[in-house]
Amino acid sequence: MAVPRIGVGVFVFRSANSNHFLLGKRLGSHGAGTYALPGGHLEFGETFEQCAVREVEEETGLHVQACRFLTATNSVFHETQKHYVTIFMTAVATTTQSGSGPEPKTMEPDKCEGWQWTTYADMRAMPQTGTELFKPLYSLMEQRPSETRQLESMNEVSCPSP
Ligand code: 8DG
Ligand code: MG
Repeated sequence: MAVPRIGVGVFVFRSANSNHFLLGKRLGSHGAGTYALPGGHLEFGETFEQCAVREVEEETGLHVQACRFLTATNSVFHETQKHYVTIFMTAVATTTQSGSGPEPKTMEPDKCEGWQWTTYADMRAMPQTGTELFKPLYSLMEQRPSETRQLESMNEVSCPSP
């Protein structure tokens, strides 16, 4: 019988005072064609923070710091008979030694078309132009209004303080 699984999604901010985070188009697995945060399954024995750091590095090549719990959501994918509890984390990309800003790499081109920096306001507007988001992001908007407002109200000089 199918059981709920635990997914971790990470808002990877470009710097400690940036409101831009990474979003990428999913390929090949469930939710293909929708835009999602870097993330993946929580592995046995991992902390949320360890999972977030590992998934972000595996998928984008970026190192992150200041990794924090934001909130959790519940998403049932009736079409595919999947059920996920998503742990949403925030983290800040580490800048390179050269001083240039962090640039994500498409480390798993079979799973993600590529990464782009976006703001919460831009992401929320995407469905209005026919660009769908991965279901856990809709769950976040519907189930967690206070964290949603926190992300929405960010500007270039504030980062969420969970
Ligand atoms: P893994 O099996 O290597 O751990 O995962 P993956 O290859 O990175 O697969 P994934 O589909 O990116 O992530 C695994 C599941 O995690 C995904 O099918 C559903 C769940 N998940 C959430 N929320 C999020 C999210 O915001 N982003 C991502 N990428 N996955 C999420 O529940
Ligand atoms: Mg993934």
